[in-house]
Amino acid sequence: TFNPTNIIVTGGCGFIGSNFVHYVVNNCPDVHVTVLDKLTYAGNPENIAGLPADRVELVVGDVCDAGLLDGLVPGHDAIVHYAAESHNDNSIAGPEPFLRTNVEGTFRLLEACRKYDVRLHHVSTDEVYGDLALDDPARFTEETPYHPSSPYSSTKAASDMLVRAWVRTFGVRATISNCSNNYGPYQHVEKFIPRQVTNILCGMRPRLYGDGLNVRDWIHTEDHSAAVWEILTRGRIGETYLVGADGERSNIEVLRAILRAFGLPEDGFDWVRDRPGHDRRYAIDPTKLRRELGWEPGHTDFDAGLAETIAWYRDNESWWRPAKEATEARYAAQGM
Ligand code: NAD
Ligand code: TDX
Repeated sequence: TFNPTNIIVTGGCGFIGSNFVHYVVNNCPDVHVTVLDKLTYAGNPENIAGLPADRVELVVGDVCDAGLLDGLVPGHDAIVHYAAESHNDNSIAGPEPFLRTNVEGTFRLLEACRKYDVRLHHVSTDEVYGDLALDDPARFTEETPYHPSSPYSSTKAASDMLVRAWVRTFGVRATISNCSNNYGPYQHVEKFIPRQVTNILCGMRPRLYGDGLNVRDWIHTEDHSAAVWEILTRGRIGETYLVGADGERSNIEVLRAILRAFGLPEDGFDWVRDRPGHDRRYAIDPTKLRRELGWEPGHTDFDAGLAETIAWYRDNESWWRPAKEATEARYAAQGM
């Protein structure tokens, strides 16, 4: 096993990155975390506020800044790379920052890891594999060919390819994980579950794209964090691990569960236009991660996890309220 004591977490003020920082603080007492985050619209220092100052330090900066990386990276054992532009709808409205952060940013981090011989774990998505038909018995595996659909997923696919090339050509010590849709606390209100929950809390109707039958494979973000920690410390260099928790559900099923949790009628939502290029279904086969590293999800009851998540948004209105209006204005401009 690899026992890092001093790690950099890029994007540690975003949804999944900040949940990972909490996970490390709670579960790995010997590890110090340096968060490197640009604090874009999606990054919020509140997400890691209150964690012990001797365990977590925030450096505000851009992963594309090679000079900054030269100063920061030496002395660290590993980088866990979450920083990205992460929202498909934004990538359709304006792809450019996705190219820069997701592709160039990953390139800069790879160069720094090569120069200073630092271990890298690259966090990616199941969307690099494209989509499956609703009736396809198959799920994605580590051998599924890449077939991304959106500007977002194509830049994530590009970043994965860069990591593989730097491992093979330069011997960079890197691993990759491709995870399915995460839910849990600190997720931005632009994403599906928080958008619907906060719409209801604001007295607005939820918004369902297309026919609502698209399927996503939901995993609690804490289970994703545990998987990333196992891969970082016990994964084989150069390998890719798929992360998923057998959580396939259609969007309309999830939306009806949210409406039920609020005691609202199951048809109390609006249909809106579909996302262009909208992937039909994602599904992960996590056999390799389970067999090789013994990882198992802890949050196996989706309805319980959803209820906790709804309660978190109900209790933390001051966290999401400042972003809500601008987010809905962006959606309204696109008729969504
Ligand atoms: P997010 O949008 O909530 O957070 C992204 C974070 O990165 C923010 O804090 C932002 O400020 C920071 N950031 C953006 N550009 C930066 C830059 N140039 N330099 C430094 N920091 C920058 O995203 P998320 O949903 O937490 O996703 C995190 C990672 O996990 C991404 O790489 C994403 O592709 C991947 N992923 C997400 C999901 C999901 O369901 N959300 C699933 C699988 C994989
Ligand atoms: O208002 C909405 N109504 C709706 O029907 C929104 C915001 C979304 N949707 C649909 C689109 C998708 O089928 O819900 C599903 C989930 O949408 P998102 O939350 O935007 O997630 P998705 O596009 O599936 O991508 C997510 O999972 C994989 C993350 O945002 C990515 O970063 C990750 O890589």
